Amino acid sequence: MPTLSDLEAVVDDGVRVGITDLAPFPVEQDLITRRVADGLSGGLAFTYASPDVSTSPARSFPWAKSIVVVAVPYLADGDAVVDGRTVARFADGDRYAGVRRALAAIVGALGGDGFRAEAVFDDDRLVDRAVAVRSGVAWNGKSTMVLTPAHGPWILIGSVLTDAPLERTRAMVRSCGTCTACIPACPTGAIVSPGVLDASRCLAAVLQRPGEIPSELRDAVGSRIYGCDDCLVACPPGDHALMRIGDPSEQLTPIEVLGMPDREIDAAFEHWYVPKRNMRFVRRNALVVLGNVGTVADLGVLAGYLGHPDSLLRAHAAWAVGTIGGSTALRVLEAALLHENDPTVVTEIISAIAATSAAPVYADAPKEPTNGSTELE
Ligand code: B12
Ligand code: SF4
Ligand code: SF4
Repeated sequence: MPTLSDLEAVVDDGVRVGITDLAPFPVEQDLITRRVADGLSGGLAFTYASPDVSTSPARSFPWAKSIVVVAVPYLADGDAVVDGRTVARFADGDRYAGVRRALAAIVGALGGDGFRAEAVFDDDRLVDRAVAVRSGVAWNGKSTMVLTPAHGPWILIGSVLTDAPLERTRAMVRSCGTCTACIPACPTGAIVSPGVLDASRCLAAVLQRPGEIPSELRDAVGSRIYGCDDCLVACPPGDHALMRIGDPSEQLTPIEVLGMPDREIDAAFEHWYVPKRNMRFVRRNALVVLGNVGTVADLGVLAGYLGHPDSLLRAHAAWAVGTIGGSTALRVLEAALLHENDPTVVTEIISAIAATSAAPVYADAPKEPTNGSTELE
C-alpha cells in the first residue's frame, strides 16, 4: 500500500500532498445552499448547481475509498507584485500544468500498485477547497482562498480519487488570526464578511459571466480583462512567494484583443472560461478596460466598435468612449447616435454623452489611466 511519503516522492518540490476520505461535507453543503438562497452565487453553476452532489464525493465516485489532494504553487517568473496586470496570474499561460503533472504522477504510482485512480480538478462533482482543508494541505482564509504556509493563496488544488484505502492526514491547525487585509483590498467589496464571497460582485466572476457588465462595476474592472488577484496580492502569507519574483511580464493589451479575429482569441485563451466559447464576452471585457485605461488615441478603435453588428459590444464601446471623454469622444458618440436603433445602446450612448460633457475642462487632454499603468500606450 503506498504511503504519504511514497506519494510525496513522485511530485515536484513544493507540492503539498494530503489524504482524506469520501465522507460528505455537510457544512460546505449548507454554505453553498445558503450562498445560492442569499443571492451570493452570482448565477454561477459549477459546484453550486447541485450542492448535494458536489459535497458528497461518494455519490459520484462510489468505488473510491480515498482522496489524495495536492496543493500546487503556480507563480511564475514575471509575477511581480505591482505590474498593472490585465490577466490574473492563474490564467496567464498554462498555470495548471503543475497540477496535471502532480496528478498524473500520483495516478501512475497508484496504478502501478494495481489501484484504480482518477484525477479531478475544477470539477463540478467536488469542492476542491473542502478536500484541501480536510486533508490538511491548506487552511481556509477569510478571502475564501485556501492558503499554505509557504505560498499563501498562490496554489491550485487537484485530487485523485482512488480505491486504495490510504491512511488519512490531519487538517492543519492554522488560521488567518487577526489579519483582515483581503477584505478592504477587494475593489468591489465582494468579501462581505470573513469567509463569505458575494460572487455577483467578484470581478473574477463578473468577467466570466454572459450579458452586460453592470455599469456600477465597470470602473472597478480597471485593467482586468480576465480574473482578479487583488485579494491574493494583499494576503501576507503569500508575500514571500510573490516577492521572490523578478521583472513584470509583458501584458496582453485590450487593443490587441480588440484587433484579433474570434478564432485567434479562442485559440490563444482556450484555457479561459468563456460562456459558450463566444468571444464577444472577451471583447466586451476589453472594451471596458480600454474605457478605463485608454486615451483619445484609442477613440478610433472604439468608434469602429460603435458600428459593430453586436449590440452588446456597441453598448460597451459607447461607455468606453464616454469614459475617455473629451470633445472628439463627444463627436464620435453624437455620430453613433444618429445611426443607432437598439434602445439599450441608445440609452448607453446618451449616458456616455452626459459623461463626456461632465468630463475634462481641457476637452481633448488624454485621460490619465486610472490604475497608474502606462503600459498600454
Ligand atoms: C465557483 C468558483 C469560483 C467563483 C466563486 C468563488 C468562491 N469563493 O466560491 C469565482 C468565479 C468568483 C471564482 C473566483 C476565483 N477562483 Co475559483 N473556483 C470556483 C470553483 C469551480 C468552485 C468553488 C466553490 O465551490 N464555491 C462554493 C463556496 C461555498 O465555497 P467557498 O466560498 O470557497 O467556501 C469556503 C469558504 O466559505 C470557507 N469559509 C466558510 N466560512 C468561513 C468563515 C471563516 C472565518 C473563514 C476563514 C472561512 C470560511 O469554507 C468554505 C470551504 O472551503 C472551484 C473549483 C472547484 N471545483 O472547487 C474554483 C477555485 C475555488 N477557484 C480558484 C481560483 C484560483 C480562483 C481565483 C483566485 C481566480 C482569479 N485569480 O481570478 C478567484 C478567487 C476569488 C475568491 N476570493 O474566491 C481555485 C482556488 C485555489 C485556492 N488557493 O483557494 C479553485 C479551488 C480551483 C482550483 N482547482 O484550484 N472561483
Ligand atoms: S478576486 Fe478580486 S473582486 Fe474577487 S474577491 Fe478577490 S479582490 Fe474581490
Ligand atoms: S489577507 Fe489575511 S485574512 Fe485574508 S486570507 Fe490572507 S491571511 Fe487571511
